[in-house]
Amino acid sequence: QFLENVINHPLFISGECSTRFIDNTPELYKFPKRRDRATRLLNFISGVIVNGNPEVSGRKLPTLPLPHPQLPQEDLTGSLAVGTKDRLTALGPKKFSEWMRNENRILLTDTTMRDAHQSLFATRMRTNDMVKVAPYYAHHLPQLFSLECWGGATFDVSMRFLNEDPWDRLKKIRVAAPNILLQMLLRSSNAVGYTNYPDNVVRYFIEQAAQNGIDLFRVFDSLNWVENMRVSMDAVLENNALCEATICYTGDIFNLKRAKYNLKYYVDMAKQLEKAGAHIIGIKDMAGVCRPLAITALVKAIKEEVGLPVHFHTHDTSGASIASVLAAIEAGVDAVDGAMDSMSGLTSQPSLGGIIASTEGSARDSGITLSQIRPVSAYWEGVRKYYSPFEADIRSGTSDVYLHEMPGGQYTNLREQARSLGIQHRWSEVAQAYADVNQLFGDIVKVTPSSKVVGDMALYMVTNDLSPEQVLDPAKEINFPESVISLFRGEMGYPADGFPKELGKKILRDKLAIEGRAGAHLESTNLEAAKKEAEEKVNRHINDTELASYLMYPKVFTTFAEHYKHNGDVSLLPTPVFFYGLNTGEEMAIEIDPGKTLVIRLQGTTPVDEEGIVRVFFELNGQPRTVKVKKLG
Ligand code: 3PY
Ligand code: ZN
Repeated sequence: QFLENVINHPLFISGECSTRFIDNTPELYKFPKRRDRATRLLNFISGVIVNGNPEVSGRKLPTLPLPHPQLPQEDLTGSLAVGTKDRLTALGPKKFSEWMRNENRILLTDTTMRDAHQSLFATRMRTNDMVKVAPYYAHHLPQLFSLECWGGATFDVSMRFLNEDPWDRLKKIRVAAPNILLQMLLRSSNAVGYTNYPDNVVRYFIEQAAQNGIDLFRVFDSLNWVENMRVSMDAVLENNALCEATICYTGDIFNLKRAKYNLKYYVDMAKQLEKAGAHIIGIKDMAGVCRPLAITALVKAIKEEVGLPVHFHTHDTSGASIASVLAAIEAGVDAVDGAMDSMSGLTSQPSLGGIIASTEGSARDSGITLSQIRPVSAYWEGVRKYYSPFEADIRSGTSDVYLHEMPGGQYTNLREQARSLGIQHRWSEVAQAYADVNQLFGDIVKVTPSSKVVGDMALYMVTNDLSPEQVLDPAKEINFPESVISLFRGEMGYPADGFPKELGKKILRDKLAIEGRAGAHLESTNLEAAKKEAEEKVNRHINDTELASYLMYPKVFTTFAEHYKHNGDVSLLPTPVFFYGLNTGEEMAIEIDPGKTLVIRLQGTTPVDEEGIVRVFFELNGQPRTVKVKKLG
């Protein structure tokens, strides 16, 4: 504790301590009463046993106990085969990009650890479930192109709802899968947030992500505004990582009524991204509306006119995504995304097994066999059962997506928001309102954060029974949601043809729109000062990655730090214990440090006493422990 006090002391950190530092600093001998890690975890578990985990309260729980997901039985002792990460290290990003372009086999990304769970169960997958299976990927799926395992909504959700550090997740996956590229989704000037950050904050975030394990950054802008992508693209290049600059696909290139999203629009954007230094062009079909004929034309045109490899990402919301993926492969795309079979379909990605089977034996054979993915998919099938309370009640593909164009990653969240507003029975109205808002806003690209604004406005219209005509009517007073005002002010940038002027006037009233790129108007954040501020708030020293979390989400980070102080590292708990607690007589073992294991057994609980307290009896490594918990509600 003394040593910890020394290294955390501001004078020591700043290097301003003299040789008399220890003698002159009595607070170094002040040792706060620290509750040990086991006690903190027991507190958390007791809370869940007595009061439930608030994250699942009011949701339909699975039938307990849940069977343990079966980890693949394959051997993990041999040395690792060379994977894409090793290739990137050997070649560097530019040559790696050439290698991709020259590679015949179709390269496959597995999105299970990011987009699949973001799109199927509201981004709730925990680190523990990912890290357990990561070594199997390293040993038995080294032919995969990449693991998309970080970024997008996973960043804030991990702190906000799962009480775990997103950086810890990245670092652990990196160690467990050192030979495969790790890929993240980055929202350009919005990084992994919903707002425009100062340029130096975006740069700092990317530097930390690269240093802690990300090899490939899929960079997109929510209005396809290349100007807004340059800061993050440059930062990726400076960090010697792979820059997959991404086009967000919307509309339909063959729809003459929405001609602004025609083939030329996308090819021009790809050319701009190539000029801006991209190593790979991403086509991000976030809603799953890129039809087979469209992707064929798009891939062919981009490959002809741009000298970079192309990576296609789509969602299966309509049920037609495998057709688009196969069309993309046929047209010469270099890499495609899929999710492990048991985590695929619906609003997630198409199944990797389906893609593998459909290309097996062809000139574009992925080099991966179904028998390689089967055990991993079986593991994810077991894991998915843990999260059933978060799954949306959808059982089939829906071609409604061609009407509303909601991103797969937003679909389940918006349904969830509708549920919390008590309007889940009006879902079809929400979907129609979403499409109407898109037209009111001038037919824009809808992907985080612009999609969130469209969603906010759609919910607002349904809950207030507003028609598009009323929204446009200058005489009708409307209290527009904050996010709508912010979009029209240009805080998320601008579409190429701007926002509709009349509606803009009504929304902004006397507020001025930002000229040019919002980031150019934001003052740089003083990182030292921000760090000091964060340390004062959480009352301890914070490291570089924690600073990055604080810069993205100050309140979410400090709340998470407070939770950690009282409950410890809850990411170590098995998922059923985290969400559902333990049954009497149930035992679990968790390794809190290499070689240091806690064996926890629930012996029983007392009824609530007259003071509203429940006593929870445990055996911790054979020793009795009692925790008192106030019964809530
Ligand atoms: C995100 O930004 O989180 C997305 O998944 C966008 O599709
Ligand atoms: Zn996606």
